[in-house]
Formats: sequence, C-alpha cells, structure tokens
Amino acid sequence: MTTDRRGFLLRTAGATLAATTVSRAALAGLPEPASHDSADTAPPLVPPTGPHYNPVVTLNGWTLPWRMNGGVKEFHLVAEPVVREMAPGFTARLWGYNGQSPGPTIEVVEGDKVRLFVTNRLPERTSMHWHGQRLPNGMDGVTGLTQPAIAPGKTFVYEFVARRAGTFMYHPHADEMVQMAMGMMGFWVTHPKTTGQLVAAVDRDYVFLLNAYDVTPGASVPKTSTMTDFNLWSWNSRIFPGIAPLVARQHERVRIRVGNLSMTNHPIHLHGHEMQVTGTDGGPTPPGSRWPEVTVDIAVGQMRQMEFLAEAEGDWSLHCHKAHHTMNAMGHDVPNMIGVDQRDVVDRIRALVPGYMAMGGNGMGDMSDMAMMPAPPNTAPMMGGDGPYGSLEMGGMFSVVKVRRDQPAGDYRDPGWFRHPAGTTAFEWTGALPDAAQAPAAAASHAAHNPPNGIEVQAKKPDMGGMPMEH
Ligand SMILES: [Cu+2]
Repeated sequence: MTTDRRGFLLRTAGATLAATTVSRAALAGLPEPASHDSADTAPPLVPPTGPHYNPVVTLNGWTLPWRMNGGVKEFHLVAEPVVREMAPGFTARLWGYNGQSPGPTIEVVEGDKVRLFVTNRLPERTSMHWHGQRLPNGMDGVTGLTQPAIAPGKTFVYEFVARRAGTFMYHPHADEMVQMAMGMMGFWVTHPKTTGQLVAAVDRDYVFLLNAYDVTPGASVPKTSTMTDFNLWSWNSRIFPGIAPLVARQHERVRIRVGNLSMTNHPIHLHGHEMQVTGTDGGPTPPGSRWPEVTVDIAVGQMRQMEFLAEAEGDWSLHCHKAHHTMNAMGHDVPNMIGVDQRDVVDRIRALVPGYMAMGGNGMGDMSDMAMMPAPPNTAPMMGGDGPYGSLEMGGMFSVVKVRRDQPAGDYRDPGWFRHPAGTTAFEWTGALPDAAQAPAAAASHAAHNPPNGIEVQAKKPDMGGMPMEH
C-alpha cells in the first residue's frame, strides 16, 4: 500500500476521519505481524532509521517492529488467544496481542505519522483504544461511540500523528471487563524530538503495566467477572519470582514508566533511593513541581514516569506496598491461625478429610517452601523466590533493582545476586560487637561529619536534593 503524504495529513486533520475496515487489496499489503513466544525480556529495539532515541526495555516483554511506508510508521497488532508463562511452573491461557499478554510495546517519536492495523483473531468483537493520545475522535477506538466493533476475522486501520511525547497504553474498548481481565493491553512510548529540561535523557528506560488476574489454583483461564478479589497481582502478566530484575550501572539515571490497568491503585515502593515523578499520563511534570519520594501511588488508568539516580550498589526491592499484592494465589482468605496449636485439630480433621493440612500456626512464612502444602499442578507458589540468603517470601508485584558498578552500559543481563562487602550486612548478635558495619560510601561521610566525641551533628543531605532532573 502506498501512501499519499499530503492525503494523510489532510485526512488526519479532518473531523470526519474514522477507523475503517480495509479493502481486500489493502489486506494483501498488510505488514507481516511479528509474534513473540517467550516471556523473557527482549533487548531494546534500537530504531533502524533516524531519529535516534534510547529505546525502552519492557519487563518480560518486547517492542513491536514496524515498517516505513511513504513516511508513515506501520504497525500490525493481532488480538488473539495466547499462552503466557506468568511464573516458572505456572502458565495462564490469556488473550493478548501478537503471541503475548501484554502485547508488544509500541515506540515512536513525537510527530511521527503512525498507521496501526488491528486484526481480530478472538472469538468475539474487539476494538483498540489509544489511551492518553491526542488524536482525531474517530481514531479513539470506542466501540459503538466512535466506530463499529471489529468483528472476528476483520482488520481495522487506525491513523494519527503521535503529537505528544510521553507514556501511553493501548487496550480494547469493547467488552472491556472480559477483555482486560483476560490480559488485553499494551504499552506505548512516544519519545520527544529532543531531550532537555522537561524530558531528560536517561541511561535506562523500563516500562511495565500493572495488571491482575483471578485464576483458581490448578486452572489456567482467568475468571473474568471478578471485580475486586483477584488472586494474582502482576507486572506485564508476570508474578514474582517470574518478574525480570531492573538492571543499572552505578550512577546511571534510570526511568521507570508504569501504567495501571488493574482494578485498584498500587503504591510502588523503591528501596535505597529516592524517585521523582517526572511525568504523568498528561505529560512531563514541570521541574519545579517535582519532589522526592520512595513510594509512588499509581491509580487505576494512570501512568507515571519515575526517575532516580542509581547511586547505591546492591539488590534493591521494587514492589507494590499492598502486602496482599506481593502474594500469589492461595495466600488470600486463609483463616488466621497464629498462636493456635493445630496438632490435635489436624488429627481429627484428617480422620474426616484425608490429606488435610494445617496452615500458618506460626505465621505464613513457612509456607514459602511449600513443604507442608502440595499445590495442584500449574499453580504458582503462594510466595517464594530464592535469594542468596533463602526464600524472599514474596510473590506478585515484586522485583529487584540491581545496581552494579561493573555492569556495562547498555547491558541488561541479570548480573546475579549482589555480593555484599564484608561487614555490611545485618548479622546475628552473639554477645559482642565488632566495629560498626558501614558501607564504604557511608563510612566516609560518617567520618567527615562526626566530631571526636562521637555525637553526630550533621545530617547528610540526600543525594537527590541537588541532583534534579534538569541539566
Ligand atoms: Cu498493588
């Protein structure tokens, strides 16, 4: 299909423009839809042609390739049933795009003309809404309001100019309750033409979506009528320990873009560093409006861009701070048995229910090894993930920011667990104290600020205070 540049501009400027089915002739010229069958994090997709930008990395996801056609970037999304490994040992049957849920990330540059083909291979109708974009009303993708639904087997075309740089999402606006509960969503990043004070250049730019599923242990298809009681809280349809780490070289500037397409808010908490919200779904925040924080709450339907300087080496937790959201299926609605000696009860119940197991008499941390609780096949452990010191006892919306001084720039491979310098980890008290443990950087600061009498008289100002995003 060839494109008349002038015609494209005229049509996108027109108020009557609407998404339409393509003709048979045009279908023959559809871009080949790329597909992805792995839940591994794909390397960033460096743009094959200018303008250059630092591409994002989609956690446990990938970026959709495009083709240029007469100055227009053409993408082909295919809505279809997919199989998603949500964590090792647990696979869900979802709906998504191009082989995965979420669908691939779309990356363009401010001012790009884009054409998106959306093919429906689902058993029911769908549409595509480009969440947060400025676009002609008829391209907004709302079934019944701005376009007829895309029937199974049909392909629709959306055309608009990516007018605003920022962080966006895409999702159906047709039978939304079912289609989003089944995993239909994706990320969209529009890079600015130039970086500067409002949108800084960063060394690493990670993106993920917050989503949630209700999958009965042992089953693989989500329940789609669940309103609040989800049992799997996921990033990009992955749950810990299945979520990839966010890797950075020490002193790099890192951006994390998050969109929330679940049914509740998620306070995303980073250990060891302060973040600033440098952008919302409405665009970049003015530098004077930014303040540091360690937890950024992200409401339903919102997108947030957080940035921080990866100054501290180590393995730093990044997670939702709702404790139930760092727990996988089977952790919810369990009666509180703390302090209850269940031995006698268990014997009596086992006489009636063979195989009955007591849960949580000393808290539920013991559950992380699953030794006392055999799960049905295809069930994610309630919590787990082994670290260098044992089980993390976490699940769901949890990952690790891995800051290393020797991580090569542009290398996103997992460097493994942090090797703590001697004397810098919490230790068991055995009656005497060695010299106080200090991380090397902190030790220098401590010496500079401590008078001989040992009373600390100055607080060290957080690094973030003087580092703002503008330079
Ligand atoms: Cu949460």
